[in-house]
Amino acid sequence: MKKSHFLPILFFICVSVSAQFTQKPLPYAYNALEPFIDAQTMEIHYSKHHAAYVKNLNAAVVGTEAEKMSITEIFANVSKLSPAIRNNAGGHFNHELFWTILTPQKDTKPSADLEKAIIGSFGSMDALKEKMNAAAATRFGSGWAWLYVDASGKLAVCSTANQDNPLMDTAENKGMPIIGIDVWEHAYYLKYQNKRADYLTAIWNVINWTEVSNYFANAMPKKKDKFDGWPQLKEFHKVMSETFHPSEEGNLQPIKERSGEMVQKAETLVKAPIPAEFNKKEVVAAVQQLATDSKKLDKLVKAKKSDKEITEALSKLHDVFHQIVGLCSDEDH
Ligand code: MN3
Repeated sequence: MKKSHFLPILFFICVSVSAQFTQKPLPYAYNALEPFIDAQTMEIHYSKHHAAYVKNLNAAVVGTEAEKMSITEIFANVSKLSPAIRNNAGGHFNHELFWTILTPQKDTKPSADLEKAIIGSFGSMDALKEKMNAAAATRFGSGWAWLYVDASGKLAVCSTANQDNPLMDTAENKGMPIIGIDVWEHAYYLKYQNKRADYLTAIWNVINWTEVSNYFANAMPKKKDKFDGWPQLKEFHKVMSETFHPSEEGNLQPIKERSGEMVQKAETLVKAPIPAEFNKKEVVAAVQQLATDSKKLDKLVKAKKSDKEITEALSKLHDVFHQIVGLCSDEDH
């Protein structure tokens, strides 16, 4: 093979097909959402409208600072980017979300957490639908209605114009969208013509509550663990809890297998810097006690002492661990 000819061709092919943004396959057939959304609308919507946003987005980012950005980075900086990038990035992302929150499956349900949040924010499922439909019906011209999770973890409803969405730095209502309803005429006109309200009533029959529940779980702000800055303590705690709790049930097998590992975790903990907010001499002393007691426990295990002695030593070690947690909590005001 003449490599000198082959390689430049290969390089050309790779460069020309490596578009930054691509359309995922539609997760069902074009006719799957009949009779609520007709096949022809789905086909044109997916293969023409959405495809055009992707094509135009890939063209619009070339040679701009957006070329290296993810779609969420584009939204976070959209006020500084061109209208072509804003419209087509929104058009791509919004449709990608839209396809996945619809399903031909009839029996999907919100998770317990999502249902609780919907009732907490809107009163009932029906009240949510009414609020979404009102937002969608009153959006003048083209746009989207959104159910989104705001920064505090609360559910809210809003609408945006054009292809904007709540992730954009320009958005009046900011958050992570978990349902987006397309109210551009291209989403409903062939079947519903000017009757947007009928389309909005129908679409609730094909909402994929399983997927919306997943989006909801992922959008919720993650609870911060106060010991995130002290991973060595968390590592020790993991072994402690996986050995101590079985011992409470009379099962000493885990501690007999892992007493050496517990010593290692304790020694790592002693050597690690204690986060400033917990760094008090009582905490330092208790951490050293933990290392000493871990070694004693390991010796008892290795010497095959009685279950009673091992249980007592493990229980004492567990108390010392909770003494550390308690001392750290005392520092909270
Ligand atoms: Mn559309």
